[in-house]
Amino acid sequence: MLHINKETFKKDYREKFIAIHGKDIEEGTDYNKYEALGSLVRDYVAKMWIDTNKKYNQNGKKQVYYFSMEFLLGRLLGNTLLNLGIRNICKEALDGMGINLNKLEELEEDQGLGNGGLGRLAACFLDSMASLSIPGHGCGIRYKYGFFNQKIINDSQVEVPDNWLKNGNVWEIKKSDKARVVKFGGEVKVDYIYGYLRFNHINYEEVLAVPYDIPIVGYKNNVVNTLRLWSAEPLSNEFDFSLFNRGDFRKAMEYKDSVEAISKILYPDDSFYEGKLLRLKQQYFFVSAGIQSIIYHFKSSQVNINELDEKIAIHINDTHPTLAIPELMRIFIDEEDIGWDNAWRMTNNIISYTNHTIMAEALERWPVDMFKTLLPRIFMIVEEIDKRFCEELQNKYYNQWDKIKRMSIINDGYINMAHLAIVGSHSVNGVAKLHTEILKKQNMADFYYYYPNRFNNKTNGISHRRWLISSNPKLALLLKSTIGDSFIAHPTDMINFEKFAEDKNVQAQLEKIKFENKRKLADLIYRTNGIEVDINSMFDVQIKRIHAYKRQTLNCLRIMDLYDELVENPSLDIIPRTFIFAGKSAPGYYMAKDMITLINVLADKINRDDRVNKKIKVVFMENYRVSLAEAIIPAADLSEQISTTTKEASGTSNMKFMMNGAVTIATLDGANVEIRDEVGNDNIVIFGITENEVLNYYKNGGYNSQQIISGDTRLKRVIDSLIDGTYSKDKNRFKSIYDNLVTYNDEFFVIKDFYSYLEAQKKVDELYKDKSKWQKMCAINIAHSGIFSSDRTIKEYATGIWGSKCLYKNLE
Ligand code: 26W
Repeated sequence: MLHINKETFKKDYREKFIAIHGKDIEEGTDYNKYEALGSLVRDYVAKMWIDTNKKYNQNGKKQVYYFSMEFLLGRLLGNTLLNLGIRNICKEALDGMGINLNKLEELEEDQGLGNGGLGRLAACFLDSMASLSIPGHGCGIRYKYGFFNQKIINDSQVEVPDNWLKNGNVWEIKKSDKARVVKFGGEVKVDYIYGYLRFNHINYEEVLAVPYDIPIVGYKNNVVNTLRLWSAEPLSNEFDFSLFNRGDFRKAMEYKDSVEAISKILYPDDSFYEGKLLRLKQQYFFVSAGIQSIIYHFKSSQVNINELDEKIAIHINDTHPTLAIPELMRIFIDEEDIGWDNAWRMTNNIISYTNHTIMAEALERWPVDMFKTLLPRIFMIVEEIDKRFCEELQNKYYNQWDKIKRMSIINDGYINMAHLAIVGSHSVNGVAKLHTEILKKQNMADFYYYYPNRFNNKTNGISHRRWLISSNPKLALLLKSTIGDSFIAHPTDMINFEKFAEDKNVQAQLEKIKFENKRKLADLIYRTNGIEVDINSMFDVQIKRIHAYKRQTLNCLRIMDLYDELVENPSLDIIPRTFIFAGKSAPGYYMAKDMITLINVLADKINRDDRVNKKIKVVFMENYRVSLAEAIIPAADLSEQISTTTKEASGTSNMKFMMNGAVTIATLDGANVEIRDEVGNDNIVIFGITENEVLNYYKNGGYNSQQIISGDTRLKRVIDSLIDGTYSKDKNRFKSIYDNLVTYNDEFFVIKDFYSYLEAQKKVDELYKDKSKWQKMCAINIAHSGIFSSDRTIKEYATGIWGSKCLYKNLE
């Protein structure tokens, strides 16, 4: 444990400030103060970091490497202080120096190196691995520009580059001596030497991968794991100079630019795959650098390379890092002289894979020609894996060519990365029970039949340290005062809070805490949007990526319907609500961008209309990111989880809301099903068509949205208002949304679910009217949320997939 007190901290802080800024604290800006604090905390961590690595190396237990294209960490200062157990000391010491810790924390740029759920999950997993003292590290890309910043201009999304490194990053340490070379392009020369085939990769272009390490601090356990992010640099400046000297400036600059492009930007797409060469380069770049550095590390610590599969596990976060499979094979075979069968056995033991989506348009399939040109040796290995796999299939499914083709890794000129990931790993998991069942029954049925033991479920989770203790300190305090603090180390102990669900005093405190959180959010809304919201109204929140399947449109249609109703009947008996939205759209996803515009237009119109604005208001908060989520979620009364059943693999904000005492309105999709099972039907509001209905419509047809609309005046009025000038003088402004619902038969069953959603919202109103009952529901949701801590999820991965052991405690 760190042994500091207020006085030593003050002294350390003062010295640090002077050392890095060359002036006194009193002369410094707030940002200077943040930098000094971050830098001091990193110093505190450094010794623990070294000790942790020594222990890992000495005890020789298996180490896990979580490979992911995205790590959405958000801010690190608050969480690191919490996990070090020194947040209070720092706060009080800084107070004594006239410095406000909260204010400094707010100055930290979010580290936004991810799109959404998949990236944030990776960040929660890092926190849990460190807190459970599991030797587990992250491996990814240090994008120079993270997920774009969103501005709303004239009601629409405008993307602005996220130059998050402009003021430096106090958390990272550049490790130039640990750089690796990654090779692209060229050809493979095959030689036959002493009866063995030798593969010689020649004429390639070299890129230097330079690691930046970020410490991941465990909760009060002295453990510091590593997140290693790779940055692409030209191999050496001399190379540049030699070209410069020969007068070939253009070529020298082209080389430099093309190399730096590799780690320049995070692709802002989730759920739409595009076969971009640069993305393939990014994938091979970090996978190759990561695996080379792992192998180098183990070889230099005297591990027998033939036993590597007992020493490491590599987890691939979706298919994006699937090249880990052929890259391991390449190193084993070409560099370590290991025969194919042994190399393949080890690779299989080392790799495990998580699938995060069933959306067909998100599946990665690389064109063979592009792949072969960029990665000639890796392509040969993939071809060989495919050949051997197809031979196996031929033995089992003799001459069933359709099936063999369907399952093959390379077909019709494309490499199917999900197939490569399944074939090359020992474990394939989905992220919620329903999602895993759908994978087994539908999308991956052939593979499930072929490898039944490979498939398993690991329901997602969230770090309760960040999403409860850090972001909702008052609620955490209430929990401590009622059930003690064991829930911090054992989040399922939160179940003890259920006993207090009917306690009037606890209910009153819950209400007060929510009210205070709402007041804080209302202030923020006023500062950012200039909208005054009523903190006595219900805060009804939908925050997530904007996507047709997540159905922000359904939410909009009911707001439009309610607006019409209220205008007609101003005395309509409803609970006043503030509808809060936030979320980014992929820049090229035009319909999603139109959805954002629609929400903002609704907000303008409704908030200005004095006939209704005492009862309802709409707010779109721009630039959704981790730190904004931390401000919104503790203030939510109602959590909107309304995706088309079967489409949301799990969802994780659903868990965050529940843990913060919001009631959920949901379809039985993703982890909503398990939340319902936990809290029971009385403590969640469920609506919408079922999994079987959806699958049946997709398979057999029979759904006709136009038919439903044409016979229904209420629905027709709402739908028509998208194109009749009600919300935009330009009648075509929302035509894309209209067409999607009407002309193209409403792929996501918005129309089908409309009334069932309205009914469910009515039920929410009824429940909210009875204050005591509502608080009881909130308490039950909180009490049952512990199981959705990522600590539980990580224990399941560690015991069920990785076979890893933790340093200090047993994984019970
Ligand atoms: C190739 C483009 C692309 C990029 C990212 C396709 C797909 C993705 C991700 C798989 C999208 C994603 O973030 N999926 C979300 O993963 C979460 C964590 O498991 C789940 O909770 C969400 O339901 C799922 O949508």
